[in-house]
Amino acid sequence: MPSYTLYYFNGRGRAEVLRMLFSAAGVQFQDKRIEFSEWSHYKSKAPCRCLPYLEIDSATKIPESMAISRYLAREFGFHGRTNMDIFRVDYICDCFYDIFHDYMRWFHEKHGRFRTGCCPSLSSCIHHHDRDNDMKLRYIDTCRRILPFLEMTLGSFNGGKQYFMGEQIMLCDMMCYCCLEGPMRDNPSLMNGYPNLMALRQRVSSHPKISMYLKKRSHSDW
Ligand SMILES: N[C@@H](CCC(=O)N[C@@H](CS)C(=O)NCC(=O)O)C(=O)O
Repeated sequence: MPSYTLYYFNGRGRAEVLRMLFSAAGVQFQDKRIEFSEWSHYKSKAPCRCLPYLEIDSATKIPESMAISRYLAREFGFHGRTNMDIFRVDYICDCFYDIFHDYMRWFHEKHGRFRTGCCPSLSSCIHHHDRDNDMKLRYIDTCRRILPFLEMTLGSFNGGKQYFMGEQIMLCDMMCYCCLEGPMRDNPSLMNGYPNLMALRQRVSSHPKISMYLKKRSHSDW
């Protein structure tokens, strides 16, 4: 088994599904968490100059959370066997990622992170206020576009009573849990009207290895 080091900020964010994959597979990894104050030091070492990235055997660095998640899912058996199964897992993951990506961009914008060339007084800056609002509207629109589709997709397979792909948990089920955590904290009624997806999140959190992970993971606000 190779050695893995996962680099991300000290939050769940885009790395949480990767941590969950390791835990569901029972594979050890080093969870390297970088504070925002340290970011300028690490930035030049990160491929694509952003996080997360995964280092394998202290030699290979791979960027992009979704590419990493697919790589790990294939290594650990959470990506399906046939081309069609893999395709289904991928498009469901991409749907959750669309929501999460828009959410994260809005979230970081709202908290003033990673801005370049920003003005001294953020609160009075109309430009940032407009950007924040545009990003929020885009995120809300993405939720409205995608959540009904995912609810229907899950319901059309065994009446939504299992995981997306049947009896075995897959990457897309873990995405359903992780990508909706932040959005649901921000808006507890977000998932009203999506009973299949809510029941799936419950199923994921009750998975023996994942429930152990959720109990022992360190708390973070985002
Ligand atoms: N598509 C990339 C996006 C990565 C990304 O935007 N990461 C943010 C943190 S959530 C980041 O590293 N920002 C640092 C910066 O922009 O300087 C992925 O999914 O990995």
